[in-house]
Amino acid sequence: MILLYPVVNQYRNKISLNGLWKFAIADDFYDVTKPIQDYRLIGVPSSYNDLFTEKKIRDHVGTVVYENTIEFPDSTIHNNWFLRIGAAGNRCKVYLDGLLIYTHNGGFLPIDCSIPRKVTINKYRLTILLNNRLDYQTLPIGEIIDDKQIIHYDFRNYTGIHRDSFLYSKPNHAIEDIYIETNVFSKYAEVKYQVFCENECIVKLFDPNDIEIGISHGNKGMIHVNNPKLWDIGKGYLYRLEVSSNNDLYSETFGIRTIEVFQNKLLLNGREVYLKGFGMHEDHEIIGKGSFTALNIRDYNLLQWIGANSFRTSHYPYAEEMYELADRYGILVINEMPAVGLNFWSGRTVFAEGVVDNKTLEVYKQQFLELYARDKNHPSVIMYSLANEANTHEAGAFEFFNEVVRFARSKTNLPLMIVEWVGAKENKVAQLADVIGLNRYIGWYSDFGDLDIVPEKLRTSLQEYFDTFNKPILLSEFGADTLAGLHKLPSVPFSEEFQVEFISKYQEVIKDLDFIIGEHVWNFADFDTKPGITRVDGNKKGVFTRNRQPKMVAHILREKWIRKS
Ligand code: BDP
Repeated sequence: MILLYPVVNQYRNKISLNGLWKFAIADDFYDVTKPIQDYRLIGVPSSYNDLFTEKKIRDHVGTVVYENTIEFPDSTIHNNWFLRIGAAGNRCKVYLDGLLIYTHNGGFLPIDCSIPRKVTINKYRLTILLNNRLDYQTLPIGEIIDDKQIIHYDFRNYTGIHRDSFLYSKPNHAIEDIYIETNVFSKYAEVKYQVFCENECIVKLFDPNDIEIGISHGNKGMIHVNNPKLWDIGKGYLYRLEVSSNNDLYSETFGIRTIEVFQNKLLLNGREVYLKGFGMHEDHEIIGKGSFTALNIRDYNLLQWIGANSFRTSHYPYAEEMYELADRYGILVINEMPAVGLNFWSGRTVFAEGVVDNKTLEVYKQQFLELYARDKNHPSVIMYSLANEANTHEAGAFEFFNEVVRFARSKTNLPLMIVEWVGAKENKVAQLADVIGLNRYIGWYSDFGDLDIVPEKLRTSLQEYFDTFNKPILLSEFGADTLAGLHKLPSVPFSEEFQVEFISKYQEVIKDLDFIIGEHVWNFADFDTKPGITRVDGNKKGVFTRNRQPKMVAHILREKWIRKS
């Protein structure tokens, strides 16, 4: 699994495929051998759902087609070209002049495939079929009942080519992959690297000021760094390995930092760190899950403004650029697998043959491999979250998560978290994780509107987890739906005052519990969901509106979080 990000340099090239494409709703018998008929124009990247005016497009379940013509400059005829789409949901098939060249399952990780070219032809019809159906062999999982898509999680099943798309080239015997591992000692650090390349490489190390500080010959080696500048919160110090062979060049940035869970604390560079931040979503008006730099920058500026030091990529891997920005801003990222919806919110069993079973597990492993391949060198990634609110009280959940944890552990040394909704007593898997994520909605989904009951019930539920499993706990979700601009004195649920009281109540409880390693408010911003009687135009638990403006609680959090840094 190789997913180095496409770059341009003297040996490599890339051509953006962002912009106008042709688009149509299709069916499962769509004839790819003919050019697209009756199409509409569409913009990439973006979800398609909210771009048009018809419900039948917005709510379409099944296949859609994207088509574009691609052309290569004459001078590149001998290069090896690839297609890279940051993400397109959910299942994807790629065709070149009507011939299938690649299939991919997973709406949140890159599509990366080689483009077979003919020497005499330089112009091709690129067709992408996307199928947005979710079943037990997709992540998130879903069910099709009576031709209707049923999803058991709380965000829109947006579909489309969501992230930046390129054609890119690599030379023969290219630098295929780079693994970097750092070890920190009192006055120096070791940078160990391994390059995957058929040719012999030279590796140069540059410090955060881009000054060369070391060199090593060979595809595997180590470079010492004296007095390293450690990557840290708010200090996005990035080193750079420049790898070169006789016909290729690739620079990979990384940070020098340590992360460990020790005696129920989370340590960054040997220092205890308390996580302040949010569960987030990739979600915007019109573009849905489309990723845009300017919008991402706004989110980072708000995170900095409010004094957050971290976020969770709930409930799926985000666009690569988000991690690159986190590296630079010095923000800690908990990287979440798209394992959500593993819960029918009824008595039905989820972890069973024919439902979430070994086939689902294979899909999971494949996506974890892709996630790790893509994100392994980002210093901002400090933890992997393996699932959100799965039915971990079921007997079958243990077998599934035992294998998931074993597999993830065989790839990464970072702490592994599982985010829980069930109570400690019935939980069958929490002992497998290094960190337990707990989502709690006392005063909202239970004891609605009653904030007096929160302290006792919340304390009991958290303490029970700690007493049972003796693991550090992140309060990974807590929040109340709040209508921006609705003010009530005294407060009532849905008012801005209530959100302030709700969040403050939770904070008061956890400040005395020293096994709590952080608080992630649900959610960073309002976001769209499937329609439902508890959702008026989406989920309104945002501390910011969907347009990224603060609700009252944002100012309160800012005061507390900036003080607590
Ligand atoms: C939690 C889920 C999250 C939801 C949230 C809510 O983890 O995805 O959006 O509840 O209902 O159960 O607001």
